[in-house]
Formats: sequence, structure tokens, C-alpha cells
Amino acid sequence: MADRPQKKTWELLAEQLARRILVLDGAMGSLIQGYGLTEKDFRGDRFADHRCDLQGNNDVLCLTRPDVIREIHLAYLAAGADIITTNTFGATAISQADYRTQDHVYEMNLAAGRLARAAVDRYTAQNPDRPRFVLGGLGPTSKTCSISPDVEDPGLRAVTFDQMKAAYQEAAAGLIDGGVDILGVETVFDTLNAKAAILAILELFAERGRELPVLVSGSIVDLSGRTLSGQTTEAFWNSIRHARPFCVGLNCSLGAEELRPYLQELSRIADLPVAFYPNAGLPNELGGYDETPAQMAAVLGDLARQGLLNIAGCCCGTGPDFTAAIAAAVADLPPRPIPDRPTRCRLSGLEPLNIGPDSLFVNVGERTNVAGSRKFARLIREERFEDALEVARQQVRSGAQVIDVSLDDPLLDAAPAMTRLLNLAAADPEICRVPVMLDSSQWPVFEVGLKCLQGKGIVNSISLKDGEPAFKEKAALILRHGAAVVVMAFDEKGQAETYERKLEICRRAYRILTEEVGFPPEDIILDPNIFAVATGLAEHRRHAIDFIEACRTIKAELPGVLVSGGVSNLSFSFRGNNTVREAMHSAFLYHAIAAGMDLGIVNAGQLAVYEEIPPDLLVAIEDVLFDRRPDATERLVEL
Ligand code: THG
Repeated sequence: MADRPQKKTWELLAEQLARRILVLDGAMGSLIQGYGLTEKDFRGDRFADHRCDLQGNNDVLCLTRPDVIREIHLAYLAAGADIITTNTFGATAISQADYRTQDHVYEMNLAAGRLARAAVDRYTAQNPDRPRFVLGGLGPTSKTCSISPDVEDPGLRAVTFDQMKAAYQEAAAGLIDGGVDILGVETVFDTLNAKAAILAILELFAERGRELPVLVSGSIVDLSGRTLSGQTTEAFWNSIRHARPFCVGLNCSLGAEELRPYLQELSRIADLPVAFYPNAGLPNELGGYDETPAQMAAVLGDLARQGLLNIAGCCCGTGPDFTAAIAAAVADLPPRPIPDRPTRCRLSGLEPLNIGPDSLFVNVGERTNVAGSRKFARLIREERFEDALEVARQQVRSGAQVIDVSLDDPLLDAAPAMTRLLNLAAADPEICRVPVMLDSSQWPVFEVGLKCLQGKGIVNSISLKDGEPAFKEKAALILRHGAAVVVMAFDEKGQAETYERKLEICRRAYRILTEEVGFPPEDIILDPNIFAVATGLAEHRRHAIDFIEACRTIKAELPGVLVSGGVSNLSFSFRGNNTVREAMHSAFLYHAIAAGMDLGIVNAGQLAVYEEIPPDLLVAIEDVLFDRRPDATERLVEL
């Protein structure tokens, strides 16, 4: 068996994708059904004494009826498939538990990889100019990480992220050892499952020092264009980009025609090859599929003519006749050109939030913070999570585009409380639209928090205060979880108060993150510290102006990064006087945004309009912000 070196696979794949639309095979299950296999076939000698029925466990056939699986692979190759998929859709411990075969998952994947490898090598050897590829299929499993199995308790989960990740890791290891060319996280109906798979895969790659091309393909389950876990196409894409896949796709789900608008959307936003392999229409009343090869090929051919496809195939309810029709329909059509997309910080909840030079200032809701709201703190301490969610809902209604969640409190075990709150928030239609910013000074809180977010969130924050090794290690893990990161201007020597120190630390953090960790600049959010002004202390007088000037230099010097800050910190000395606080925040933001500040943690809905601040108050505030006169604080206090 030719074990092609990795570089070769990447290169071959890229070469082929640049040249033509590749054809991916079709259904496995529908064809297996055609063989009319019995319980005896499924068991084989290997599982003759297995304690429960195995009929219907298609994945076990890689071990007990490899001849059937081989024949199906060869039939698809003969029909013109360039890429064939291993028979491993349910070969994870989570799905195999239904048949009590969870202890045989590695073997199944290994065998499946070898079977497909042998079939593909046979075809490639016959025609080396037309290399074929093996896609190691990682199905969605039978459980979901972000949806409750119990309507009575929306915060409940039937499986943990760690269990999901372990299951994917075992399957992926078998596939890699079996010699697959590509790992495909397919039929993603819950993006948190996919994120567990991605983390598992990235860890495997790091351990083995060898990377395979990865495909991630989502599944849209309803006509409004959402995944089962509720994400839009773009939110899904934003959530899985950190896998740095070679290709992103849509598969299974509805039929080709129904999926057309979402494929068009994906084609528009994905700056990499796009795959499309839908079902043969929607299942009919008997669970069968009515679409014909000609019908499906007509839609795929049409999409290809519009320049929207790089890989075309089919899914449930199809067979080699579909593959042949699709191959013929796309044969002479050019592949979709890969669009350039502007670099942006691309976040998501159920919906996307893209932040960049052309976006307006982003409001991050501050109230879901036990240190920042007495009411929220009381509700969390009393474990009134449902009521605490109302605080989040109010922030979103008031215009928060992200919610900052902090449960750090000496009286609380923040990590389990975070899990509970985020799992409940994931089920709230108003809150879960927006990305989450995890706010903590305890690393374990981020670890549990990231495992609850199907969207792309933000970790707030890390810093250099414990030195470079710890900083880099945390950043690398955040990257693999697919989150953006806030970096506070804090180092081994302490918090940066002056303009010079803010810049010194921000420059250093940026260099380490981009050059040593490989963090995308657009996912780095620098926070040069907003501290209170008008405190009466002379050394605090430049706090506002130093932040604003630091913003300006950071944005001019460090390409791609975003700048953020906790705005309400500014006015701590006016606690209780909300009118003045709100006016101070607005005046400050007016100038900080002009200097390049991109997002801020604010009390959403409670910001005065700059133009409406009474002129005498505005002058007094700006005197303080810009340290324009020695008696500025006294004058503001008097007012
Ligand atoms: N940078 C980053 N993260 C941060 C901060 C920052 N997180 C926390 C904080 N600073 C930003 N969040 C808040 C939240 C609330 C208040 C201030 C900052 C606040 N709360 C009222 C008070 O204390 O007076 C509470 C009033 C009430 O109980 O309702 O001001 O700088 N990266």
C-alpha cells in the first residue's frame, strides 16, 4: 500500500482543486441496505457471541463484511468519484454505545481507512494523472453537546464536551492510522460537537507532528437555513474557521434545491474551496428519497455553472448512478474561484458578528458580571439562574452585541456556575444570538466556558503577568478552541498605567501571539486598561488620555488588532451619580472611538448621546478626560 507522504497529498489535492470540480461519492447506508444483510452478516465470526443485536450497525461491517464495503467503494470509483468516504459515519464510541460495540471503535476506523485506501490506490495506480482520495468520515454522533435532551431542563446535557472530544479523537486516530488522506467532520448539526472534533483533531496533529487536510461540512435542517443547534450558515462558518480546513461544505440535510440559497451564502463567504453533497431531496413519508440522479445533477450542474462549487457529491438516498450523473454534469465546468475576503474578527452566537475597520463600535454588555452588578451577583449566589438570564436578555435588548459573563466571586465556585449559566443561555433564543465574552481571572473558568460555546466567543482575558510560557500556552489552547482573546496590558512588572508601558506590553504581546503562537491578528483584542479618573490623586489624571493615545498608536502600529476596554471603570469615583457617569462614558467613547477603539464593555442602553450632554457638563468632563486644568476634578465634582 502506497503511504504517500503528507506533502504529496496536500499538493495533489490543491493541484486537482485548481483544475476542476472534484466529485465526492454518495450514500453508503442506502447501498448497504441493497445487500439485504442479515444479523449473521453483521456479526460475522468476530461478534458471533456479542450480547446484543448488531443488524443496522453499518460501521461494524468494515470488520465483518469488508467485501461489501470494498465493493461499494469500487462502485463509486467506477462511477467517477474522485473522493470516497470511509464507512465510519457512526464509528464513534458515542454512537456505537447503542450496540455495545464502543470498545471496537479504533479497529473499525482503522479497517475502514485501509479498505478505502486500498480501493483508491488501485484506481490511482491505473491512472496516476487522476489521483483519487480517501475522506475519513467523522459523523455527528448520536448526541448533541449544546442541546438539552430534556424539555424540562434546558441546561441539561446528555454528553460532555470532553466525552465528545475523546470519542472523536479515538475515531480520528483509527482513520489516520488506516491511511486516509483527508479527515472530514461531516453532517454537523451541532457546531459544539464539531468544535470538539476539531480540538481532538488539532491535538492529534500536534502530537503526531503531521497534519492532514480537514473538511468540515454542516447540515442545514430547516427551510429557514439553520443547523439543528440553530446557527445560520455564516455563524457556522465563523465557528469552525479555526480548524483551518482545506474545504468547507454543506451536506445531507434538505435536497439540493432547498439548500441552494445556503450553498450560495457559503460560497460567498468562504475563502477556501466549497463542497456540496446534499440528500436526494427531502425524505418522503416512508423515509425514502424521490429525487432522481438527473434532477440532482441538474441542480449541481447549474450551481457549478454559476461558479459556486469546488467539490460536488451526494448524500442519503443516492448511489453510483447519482455520482455518474453528477460527474458528467460538472465535468467540463471550471471550479469556483476562491474569493478574497477582508480580514475581520469573525465571531458568532447563533448569528455572525464581524468586527473590522468598517464596522461600528461594538457594545459588550457588562451587567452579567457578579463584580459589576449587585443584582446579578445576588441572583447567581442564590442560584436563580433563570432570573439571572433576564439580566443578559435585557443587555441584548438594549443593544449589547456581545455579552461579557463574569462569575468570579469569593463566595462562588465560578466554574460549575459558568457551565450552568452558559448551558441555560444557549437555550434562550434572545441571548444565544450573540457571541459570549468569558470574563474571568481564573483559567479553569475559561476551560469550562469554552466547552459550552458552539459559537466563536472571546476569552477575557490573558496577560503576560505570569510570564511568557504561561501566556503562550493559554493562547495556544484558546486558538484551538476557536475563540478570540482579550489581552490586558499587564506584565511581570504589573499593570500598565502610562502610555509608554501600555505600548511596551501591547507590542510585546502582539509579537508573541502573532509570531510565536500563530494567533491571527484579527482575533487579538488589546485592552490598554481604562482606569478611573477624577479620583483626587494626581497620578490618575492622565488615565483617560493615556488610554486614548495608546489606542491611536496601537491601531497605527499593530496591523489587524482590535482595541477594547471596560468603560465603566473610568467613572468609579462617581458611583451613585449615574447622570455624570453616563455623560463621562459617552464623552470618553466619543474620543476613544475616534482614536480607533473597536469595542467596549459597557452598560448597554445606558449611554448618553454625546451631542445631548449639557455643554457646561461636557466641558467639565472633557477638562478631566484630557487633563486640561489642575482643578478639573473639583469643578466636575461641584457640578
Ligand atoms: N477590561 C476587561 N474586562 C473587564 C474590565 C476591563 N471586565 C470587568 C470590568 N473591567 C468591566 N465591567 C464592569 C461592569 C460593571 C461596572 C464596571 C465595569 C460598574 N458597575 C456598577 C458599580 O460598580 O458602580 C454596579 C452597579 C450595580 O450594582 O448595579 O460600574 O477594564 N477586558
